[in-house]
Amino acid sequence: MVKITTVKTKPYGDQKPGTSGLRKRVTVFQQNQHYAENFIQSIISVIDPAERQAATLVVGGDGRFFMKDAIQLIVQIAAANGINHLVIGQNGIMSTPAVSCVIRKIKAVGGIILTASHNPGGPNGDFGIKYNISSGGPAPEGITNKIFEISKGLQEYHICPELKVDLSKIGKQTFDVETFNNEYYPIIYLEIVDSVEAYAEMLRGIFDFAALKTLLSGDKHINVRLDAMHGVVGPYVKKIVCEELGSPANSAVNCVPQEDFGGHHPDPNLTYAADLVKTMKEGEYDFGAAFDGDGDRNMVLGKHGFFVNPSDSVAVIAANITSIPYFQKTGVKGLARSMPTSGALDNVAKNLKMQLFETPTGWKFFGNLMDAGKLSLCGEESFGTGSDHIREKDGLWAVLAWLSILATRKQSVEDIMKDHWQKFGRNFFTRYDYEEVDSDAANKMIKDLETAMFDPSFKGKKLSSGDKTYEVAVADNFAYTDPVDGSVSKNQGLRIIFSDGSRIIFRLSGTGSAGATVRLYIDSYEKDPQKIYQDPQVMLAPLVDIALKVSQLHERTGRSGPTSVFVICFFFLVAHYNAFNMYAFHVCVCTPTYNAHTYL
Ligand code: VG1
Ligand code: CO
Repeated sequence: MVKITTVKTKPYGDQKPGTSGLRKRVTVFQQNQHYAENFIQSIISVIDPAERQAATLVVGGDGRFFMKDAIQLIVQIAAANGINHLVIGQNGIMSTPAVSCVIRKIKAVGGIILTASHNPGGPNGDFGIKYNISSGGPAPEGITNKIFEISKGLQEYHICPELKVDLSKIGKQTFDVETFNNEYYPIIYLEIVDSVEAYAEMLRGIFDFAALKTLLSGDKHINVRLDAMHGVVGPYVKKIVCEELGSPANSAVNCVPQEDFGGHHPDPNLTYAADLVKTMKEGEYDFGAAFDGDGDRNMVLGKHGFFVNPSDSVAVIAANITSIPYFQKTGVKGLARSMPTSGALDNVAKNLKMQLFETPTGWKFFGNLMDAGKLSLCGEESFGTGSDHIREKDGLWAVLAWLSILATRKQSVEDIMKDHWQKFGRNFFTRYDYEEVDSDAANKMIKDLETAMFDPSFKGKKLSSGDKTYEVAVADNFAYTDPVDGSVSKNQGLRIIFSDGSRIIFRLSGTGSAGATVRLYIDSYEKDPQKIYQDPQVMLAPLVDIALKVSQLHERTGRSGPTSVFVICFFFLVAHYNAFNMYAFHVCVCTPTYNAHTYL
């Protein structure tokens, strides 16, 4: 009989879930007494006690350092709080999209995902805990606010300290647990499941596996290179792309999840997936992709390292959506993008007469639209793409979506992208990140900029850089009213929209683990076929200049440049620069006073 203990604790004031769960340094979770326990108890406390006995909770993570300790705590705290059924990925491994899939499949009450996504791992890296609800999606703000409120007043938590689970053995385990307050049924059923199976089964129902198999291993197959970056997606890529679709074993690399992601950032972009970019440039592979730590992000590359901007990626999938059998069955109900994501998807929506939703940053805002049958496909500029097959973005799904398009169109990634720009025009897009900025300075900059933008004289103002002049049409702090439940999310980013549709956006990140991260996004549309292949840096330079002037970002943050510049779609540079030139470029555009890296 396992005993339940009630432990006295002191609340922490900083357990507010951000864009995607609670993310802190591993040391914060490890060294502060009861820190992880408090947050886990706060999550479990939002599940109605009346529902707990029949409820199942899904638990999985991206394999990072401290994950297994956290899973043991979740089992012990869940059991002590009357959650009787838990389903856990083998060795704790389950990608974020797979957790969403399993929650939906078994009709669980929700799930807890142990991940800090693309943030580095290891003893000095980051850790994160995220709660997903019964739809399979990240808890909406109403619930994360409740978790935060509970955490701020928490005086005690309940735990079964003796309960120890063997995470390596697939199958059911049962434990007799002391009855808590005579309210709970005292047997805990725990099931360790294969991490990949349910997810693979789902993908078989979405895509034409026979056609993909021909594409990847038929007589005229293409060569692909997939980089799991030592994150959770490795076993999924191996099983689905290599074993099932027949791609050779060497087409998938870094497929064993590691606690510190091999010492790298598990972040699929041109800087952190530099090895993949280098290999792709050599020209042996036709299609390349990388994934983040928890498998929900993806980066798509074509032959010679041709880079697909994530805002374009979702637009291309939308324009070719009939290549995916799932959508032939379900129809296309609507499209959506997060506010800072470029307007490339809007152009497709207009052209195909589909409804488009613009939501705040973070996947949780798509869920209600999907549940209400209003949304089929959506994406974010931050390498997130997905559909209503689950309620999370899905890296491997996005790769199979692209491969389905290649199989149908029998064209290269580059040709598909260029055709798309010819037809719909092109959105030039860049993002500047200023990481670990002093929080007070960042907040004050946003506040002062907002005050200036809200001055009645700001609208209609003409802002110039060189010979370019833009007229302010809209200046606001983005607020979103959920069309399904009417809930309002305010302060989602400052927007300056000009009369030609170009946009400058400022917002503070909600996923960092120290200080503040300021993000500046620039989006500018070009329809003229003569101009769509121009250098994005040149095209966007005047807007960047205006953004820096109007916000005084550098002066206010004490920085002379961003930590990283995310200039995307600079395809000819990506295609032709070798690694040395890329390095030289980083050094020359970024000052050496901080950790500088540039996404070309
Ligand atoms: C960032 C991205 C956002 C994404 C979020 C979670 O948030 O901008 O688009 O949804 O990360 O991604 P922020 O608040 O730092 O800008 V991940 O792969 O955690 O799950
Ligand atoms: Co992620």
